[in-house]
Amino acid sequence: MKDDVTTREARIDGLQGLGCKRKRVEDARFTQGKGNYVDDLTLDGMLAGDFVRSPYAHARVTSIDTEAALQIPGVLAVLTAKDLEPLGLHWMPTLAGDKQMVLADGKVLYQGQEVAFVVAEDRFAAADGVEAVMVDYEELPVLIDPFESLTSDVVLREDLDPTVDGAHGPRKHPNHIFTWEAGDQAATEQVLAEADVVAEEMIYYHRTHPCPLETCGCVASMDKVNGKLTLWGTFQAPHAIRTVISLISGIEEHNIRVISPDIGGGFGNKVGAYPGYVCSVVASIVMGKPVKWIEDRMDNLMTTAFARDYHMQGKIAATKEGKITGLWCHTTADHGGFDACADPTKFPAGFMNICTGSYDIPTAYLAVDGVYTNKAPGGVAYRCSFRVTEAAYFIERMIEVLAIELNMDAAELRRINFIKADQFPYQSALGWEYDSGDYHTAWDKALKAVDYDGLRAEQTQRVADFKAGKTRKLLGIGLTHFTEIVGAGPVKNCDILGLGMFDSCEIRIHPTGSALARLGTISQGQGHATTFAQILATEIGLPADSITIEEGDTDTAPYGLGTYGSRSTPVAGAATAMAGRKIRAKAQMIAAYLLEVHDNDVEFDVDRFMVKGAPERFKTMKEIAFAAYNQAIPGLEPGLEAVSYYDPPNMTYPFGAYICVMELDVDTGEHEIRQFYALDDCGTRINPMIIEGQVHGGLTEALAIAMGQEIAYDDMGNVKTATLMDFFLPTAVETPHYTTDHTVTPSPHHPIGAKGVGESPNVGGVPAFSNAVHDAFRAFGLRQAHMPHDHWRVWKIAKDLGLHG
Ligand code: PCD
Repeated sequence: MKDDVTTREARIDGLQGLGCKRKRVEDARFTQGKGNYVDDLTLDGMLAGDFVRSPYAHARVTSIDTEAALQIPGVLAVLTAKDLEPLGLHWMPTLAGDKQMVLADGKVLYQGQEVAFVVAEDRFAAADGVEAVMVDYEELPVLIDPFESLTSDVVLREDLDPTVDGAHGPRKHPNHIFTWEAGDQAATEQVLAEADVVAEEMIYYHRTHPCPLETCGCVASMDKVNGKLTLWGTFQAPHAIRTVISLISGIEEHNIRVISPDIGGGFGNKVGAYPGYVCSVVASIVMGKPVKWIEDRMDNLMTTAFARDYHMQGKIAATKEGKITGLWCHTTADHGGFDACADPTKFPAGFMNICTGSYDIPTAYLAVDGVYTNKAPGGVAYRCSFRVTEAAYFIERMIEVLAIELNMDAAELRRINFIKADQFPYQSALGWEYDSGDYHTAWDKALKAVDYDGLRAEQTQRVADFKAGKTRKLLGIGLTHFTEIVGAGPVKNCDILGLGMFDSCEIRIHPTGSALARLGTISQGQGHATTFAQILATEIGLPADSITIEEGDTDTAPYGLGTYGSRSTPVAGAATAMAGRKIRAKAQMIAAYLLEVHDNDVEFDVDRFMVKGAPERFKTMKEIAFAAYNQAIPGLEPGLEAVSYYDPPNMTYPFGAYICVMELDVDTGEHEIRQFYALDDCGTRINPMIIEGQVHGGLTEALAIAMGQEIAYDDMGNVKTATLMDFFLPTAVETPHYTTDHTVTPSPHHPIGAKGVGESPNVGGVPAFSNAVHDAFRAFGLRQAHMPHDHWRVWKIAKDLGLHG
């Protein structure tokens, strides 16, 4: 078993541990079409469920006639709110402390709302059944604009008593949900009153949608013989779903097994609980057969979890020299018909209070008003840690507006105001403690990489050429320096429905020196099976290829809060390292016993314990694993297993410097991205190849959001962008080349120094693209234009600025 002929470097390489560009182990099945998704599941006697949905955005449901539907061959049942009411399941609690109709109870509040659930022998019969259900509606006035909603006499939520506080305190109007504040209002207002310069702007971040390639769905199977419910679904948080189902159905939690198989992208869309899950479970119980419910694309875009829809009114104060003295923000948050936003309980507007960004802003104040409208519920963190994207967009636009006001270069304005490396850990005015950062180094590296001064000179020339009629194309330089806050979160301030946001890892080492590790998170494409094995390889000295990672089955995996908000690496990744260290501590005792020395006389080296000062005397981890199972070691239990439930002491604060160089045609509104440079700092890098892939994917989603993707409503509340013909989903054709780069500033509190990275490119990418558009028109007087910057809107900017002659 001795392999001491190899060099130490060869032993390190053999592990494929931290920092290695290990190929993704999951890709063998994904690239061969061998993935196992919810819709691939077929069970004996399985039925199909589908929804009758409201064509109206606001209406009373006066009658539902199911008779004709029940006549259709293959249709077995039609569930309505009346059927669910005796079970107390016609409404369900939301993640935000509100409640939501499972099926229309007297009225509907948005187009596409679930009205009845048709259960049939197959999907086609279910669809025919849906067509045949007759529903009478009485239309009500529609409220699409949140500002109008707050002054309207039309009451959307007649089920709520306006005089009674909501989940987050007093409500000012029947259509008002909450007011949430952070920072010091009086001090901020004083700073604004006394400032040399104040820039004010309304920044709107439009409504969009995560639109994962695989839509949401589930299969519920109630086994009445042994009382067990199994629920397969596209869940980003399988354990939380199990607990919620137990609480609302009364089925004991040990009798519920929730399984998330392969998931085709999540992006926040699959965090919440949807009426489809509840109806499938009830239908399976009633019918005694498994029931499958899978959304189609229109269902997904119209009804499950949208993102953003924040109207952010900002004021930023500075000295003449450009030192920022204060930031004020009032946000009107459009939450749709029910408050089903997926945020930690104490943060009804997510982590919007990271809106001071990368800057040392001494005084700040934020207030957010949540508002009901006739739109779909479910504000989620679409590639974003709970409204961080909104916050980053807000501050990165405000900086640009301030630069205009000061007539200053926006790169220089940022540099003057960055939090300095020696200020970390940094206490922000709105309540966060940033763990680590080195913004100046990243910024200088980025500016140098793109030859910033050269670009500005080119731009000056371009403006002159444009004015001289020599070109119809403008050049925009989009700058962004973002700071994220990911890894929710310390249990002391982060919970979802009362469940503390820790995460977990359980490891079993097998006698022959291979291992199985299970986590409370669930990959949706991120590559956890690859990267978590790498963390363990380095911690326990067994090759990553000998370690299987399993997630997503609540019967086997330890309890965890799931994967979203880039929390897996900061929280479950930390649990993995900590569990690995427990394994190592026991291995050390075994090694010392086998080597006949004291525990403290052996030390760990890559893949073995060796006697201090005598490296030729060692036991490899493989040998130790075997001994753990076949030798009676005094004072030690046999076996080699460990569990860690990790409660992080703080969030992690990844950051990055992004620069987008864009050409814009003023006559057609078309854009061409000439260069995109993305520098990310996510602390210790586990797998540089996976990180690069994460950045490419996130930037492409950012491109989509900034340049065209939108959930748009007309005045009647009709969704105008409910298909992929209208909803922009970029393909390789629209995707530009990206240059990635990095610096490494480890997190001081994470066991391996890693921060999250999955969301960073979206958080930083959207303002970089949008700032490029704005910057191109800066010389012609543009201050603020709403996203998405599709061709028509860009053309319109040019027109409004008088550039069409
Ligand atoms: N990493 C590394 N290193 C570091 C960090 C990290 O390597 N430093 C890696 C890891 O391991 C993994 C990844 O990377 O694998 C990621 O991570 P993170 O950041 O931690 O995150 P996660 O938690 O895992 O995940 C989550 C995210 C999110 S949140 C989202 S949206 C998205 C992202 O992730 N999604 C997705 N990405 C992705 N990808 C894919 N493919 N798919 C998907 O779906 Mo949310 O909140 O949910 O909205």
